[in-house]
Amino acid sequence: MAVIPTPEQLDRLRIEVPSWAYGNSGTRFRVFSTPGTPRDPFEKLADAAEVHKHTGLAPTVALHYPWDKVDDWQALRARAEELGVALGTVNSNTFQDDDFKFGSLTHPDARVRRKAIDHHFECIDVMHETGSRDLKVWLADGTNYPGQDSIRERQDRLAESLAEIYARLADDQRMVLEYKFFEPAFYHTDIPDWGTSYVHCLALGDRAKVVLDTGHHAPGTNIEFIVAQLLRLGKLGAFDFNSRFYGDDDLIVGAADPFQLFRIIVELIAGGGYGDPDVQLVLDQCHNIEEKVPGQIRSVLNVQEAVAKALSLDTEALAVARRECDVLLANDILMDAFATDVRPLLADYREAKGLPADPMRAFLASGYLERIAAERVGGTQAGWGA
Ligand code: LRH
Ligand code: MN
Ligand code: MN
Repeated sequence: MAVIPTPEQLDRLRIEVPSWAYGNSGTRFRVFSTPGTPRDPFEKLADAAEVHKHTGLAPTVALHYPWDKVDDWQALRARAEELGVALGTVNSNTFQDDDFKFGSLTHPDARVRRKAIDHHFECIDVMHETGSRDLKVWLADGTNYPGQDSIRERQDRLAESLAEIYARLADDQRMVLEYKFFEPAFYHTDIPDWGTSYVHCLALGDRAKVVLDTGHHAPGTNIEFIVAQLLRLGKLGAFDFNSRFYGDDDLIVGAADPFQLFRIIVELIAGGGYGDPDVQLVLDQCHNIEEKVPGQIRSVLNVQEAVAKALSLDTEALAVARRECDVLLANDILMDAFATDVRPLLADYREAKGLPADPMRAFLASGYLERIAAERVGGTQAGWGA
């Protein structure tokens, strides 16, 4: 019953990888180091380029500022080009500075808000240097105790701060606003859900869109519904892909629940978001105990597999079953696509493009990990706890 995806359909998949996935990371209990960890943004790019070289899926690299800070941005940009990748989204960071203990863009003190807004201005300056289109804003802002601050006044301050940042963007730049229902704040978070992000984006304008991080929902949330709704509203700007078992686990996308990833991609395709450069697919993951470059390769391949399965969906037969309210047939058609083994098809597709049929095996055989382990001593943390 399943249909066969065409190479042209598969060609439309592009996944942005995060610079911070290549650095050391961990939990609040321990940050483990991996031999060969990059010592600077240049080396992170080299690692990211390996993912693209072996998979053809990851042509851009997201930066996190100031985790990724260099004296010469043009040199970083040129290095990316040399490696066959480009610099992508710039992520702001207002969550590791003592001044932001009680909030950043929402802080009760205008001086602290000014500092947080200025940080975003600096990110926009970086975007001009790197040629990046998207400024991604995720805030750790919130409170831990009822009564600690006015929820409503914080929303007003947030709206004002965001408007100032948005006004600073060039016409071809966007703001993408990420939500998260808890952590690090535990009583209330200032942008906890897609609805809150959506109302702020709506107030800001056309170039403000919502970011959906798959790890940022309460267990049981129907994420594909959110995808369908935001696409319907023209307000889905980007994904942060990862998987979770419990909290914001930042594990390899598709590892915890491949069926959920498939359902998300099905809605992405149905809503016209697949292959649309305005809906950016980004990984947001940490590799605490596994090798980082292979972890990223596995991640992009998991997304590719989910896309191939979703493209196998017989949408015509499904439309008929739905019209006839044939519940079991409709479900059967969907499950048939999910059950399709797309691995041989993807191996052939890769080979036809001059890529290794098995990118993971090809990378592991390349000697790259052994080389960086010997060459790089004293790698940096991803930024967490830095
Ligand atoms: C917050 C988040 C956000 C940050 C990233 C490091 O949990 O998902 O996207 O920028 O983690
Ligand atoms: Mn995220
Ligand atoms: Mn997160």
